[in-house]
Amino acid sequence: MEIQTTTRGGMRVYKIVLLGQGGVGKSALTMQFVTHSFIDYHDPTIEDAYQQQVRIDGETGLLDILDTAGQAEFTAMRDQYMRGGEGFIICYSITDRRSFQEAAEVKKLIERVRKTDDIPIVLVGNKYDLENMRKVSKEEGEALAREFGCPFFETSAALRHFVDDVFHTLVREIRRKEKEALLEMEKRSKKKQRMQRIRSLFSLKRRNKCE
Ligand SMILES: Nc1nc2c(ncn2[C@@H]2O[C@H](COP(=O)(O)OP(=O)(O)O)[C@@H](O)[C@H]2O)c(=O)[nH]1
Ligand SMILES: [Mg+2]
Repeated sequence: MEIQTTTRGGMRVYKIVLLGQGGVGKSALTMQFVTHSFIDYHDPTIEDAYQQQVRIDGETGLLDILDTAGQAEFTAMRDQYMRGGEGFIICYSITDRRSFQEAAEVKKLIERVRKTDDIPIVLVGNKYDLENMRKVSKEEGEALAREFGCPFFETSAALRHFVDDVFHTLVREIRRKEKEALLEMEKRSKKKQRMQRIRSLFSLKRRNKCE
């Protein structure tokens, strides 16, 4: 499915959605990224959108960040933000194995809604400061990211470790896939033009023969 890209005030807008089980630290990661502070309590039922201007690889952009909340069962809403998002941060907590399993489910849901597996995604294992409570190894996270074909980070929203990297890497993924799609389109239109040229040449020859 084609996603319309938007610009605002001359800046390219990137629509980013954070997904994952409740309590893994989606809001904490978002708040750290946007306000550079760790908010220990964030109402788990509040879903909110944030805007952040960024400069990545010399290019300015505006991130529209949707910090989702609540149950994945609300399918109408879930489908809507899965359709509207250009890039997804799928989060789990390294201290919670169920959240790791849910990350794989979330990826399947995005693919089902988008009808493609070529979606910009970054996989995040958060709370890596809680090493003594670790239930999911780094290797397992890396293996899942390989399966997804996406970048992977273990982060700490509490310590602000690798928080910027997650958002910046996702923007790079969106840009990379966009360029690939553009190249593919150019290749296809060149091929079409070539075919049209050949076809018109043939019909010319045929006409000449007839004359
Ligand atoms: N130690 C630690 N706690 C975290 C981290 N990120 C989030 N938390 C805590 O985990 C709980 C849930 O975080 P929250 O951002 O509300 O999760 P959400 O439901 O996914 O948005 C809160 O008590 C946070 O303070 C982290 O990186 N390290
Ligand atoms: Mg939250």
